[in-house]
Amino acid sequence: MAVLEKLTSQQAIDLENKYGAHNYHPLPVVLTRGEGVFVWDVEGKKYYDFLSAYSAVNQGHCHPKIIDALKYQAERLTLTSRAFYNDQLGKYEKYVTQYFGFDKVLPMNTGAEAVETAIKLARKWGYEKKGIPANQAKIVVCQNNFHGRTVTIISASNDPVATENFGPFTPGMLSIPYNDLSALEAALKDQNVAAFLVEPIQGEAGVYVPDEDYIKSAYALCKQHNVLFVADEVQTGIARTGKLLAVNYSGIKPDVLILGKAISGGVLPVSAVLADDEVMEVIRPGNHGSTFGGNPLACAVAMAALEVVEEEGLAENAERLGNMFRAHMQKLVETTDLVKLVRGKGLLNAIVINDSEDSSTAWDICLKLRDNGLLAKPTHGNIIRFAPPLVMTEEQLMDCIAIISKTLKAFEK
Ligand code: IF1
Repeated sequence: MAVLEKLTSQQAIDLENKYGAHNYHPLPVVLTRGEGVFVWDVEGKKYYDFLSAYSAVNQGHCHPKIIDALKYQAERLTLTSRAFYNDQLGKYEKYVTQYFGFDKVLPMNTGAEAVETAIKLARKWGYEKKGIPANQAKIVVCQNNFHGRTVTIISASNDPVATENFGPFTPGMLSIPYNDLSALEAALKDQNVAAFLVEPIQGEAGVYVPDEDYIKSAYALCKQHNVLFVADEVQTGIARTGKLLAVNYSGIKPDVLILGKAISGGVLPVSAVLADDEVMEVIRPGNHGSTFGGNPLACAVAMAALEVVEEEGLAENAERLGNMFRAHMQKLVETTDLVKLVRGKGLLNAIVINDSEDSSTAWDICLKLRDNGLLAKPTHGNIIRFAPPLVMTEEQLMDCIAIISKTLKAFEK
């Protein structure tokens, strides 16, 4: 079996370089195994994973309960398409809707697909329920958002790297500054706005946490103007920020909830769009779908992954460890010149390095962290995101804080 052929790190990197499109610039480390909060490279070196595949592996790598569900279902039935019923989808739909408190779910695979689905759903609701004239629907989005990579989604992006030379773009996106309620209020005055699409914390922007009342007030404004509040919790959802959903901090229930990543514990691409009947009923047979969306393997895995979140109290753990983590990072902010600030919620955090965005300092720090046994990735040049699996123990976290402190202090000189 080709999968059994052993490679050195350099061989693996060379293969990707030669045969793969160059759409990434990975940190040079080649991983072959993961368990809980740890990953191992092909030479056998062990690391703390402080990225969790961008918050997909919240339940830890290869969680035994999730892998058992995967194995069990993989040997019975993996895919039927939606041309036929299968015996896992309905069970999963009941489970996931009750779990998050919605009437209905539309299952997809990747986060981007779920965002696309939410945009289609919001537009159709806009025409059929709100009475927006044909082809005039608008979606309000925020500057510096990240919602995925499809053409429609990047039409809502203002990141030149993500958009340049990929036009023409999908019309109907109205971009306003994030964390700006008056800009939102002004935008919502347009009767053709169907939805406000927002991340409760902006991930790619560098774990940018809005003001305390932003989400709650934004929701209230949407209600006033008969606009759907659509929360993209692909990255912030599933206990990552210390609550099951980041919107739980604001005590609101979005009209449309978008989930991905950790809904499968990072085992398979599983995403979901949740909404109540009044919204979801505009979708009828043939309007939307996917060969793999709602496949029995994904359903079995997702049910197990969501059970783990509850059984192991991952939201509570993320909240507790997150507070400890930021308190320790705050000490570094106060005692070194290198770290400008720390921000985040739960175990979704970032530090901002006191250097320009085009400097290589954050990248160099991540290389040193790697050498010291901890994997993290810089974003926007001078920001380092810290997002370990939520199954981390306090003892492990203290170990990681020691590695990070030691590494940063060595950089000062
Ligand atoms: C990559 C960032 C994280 C997301 C939100 C939808 C999606 C994502 C809020 C799409 C995906 C990813 C994709 C990943 C990098 C990553 C990311 F740095 F770009 F912002 F997580 F921090 N909504 N986020 O964050 O989900 O289609 O990828 O399943 O390599 O592009 P997807």
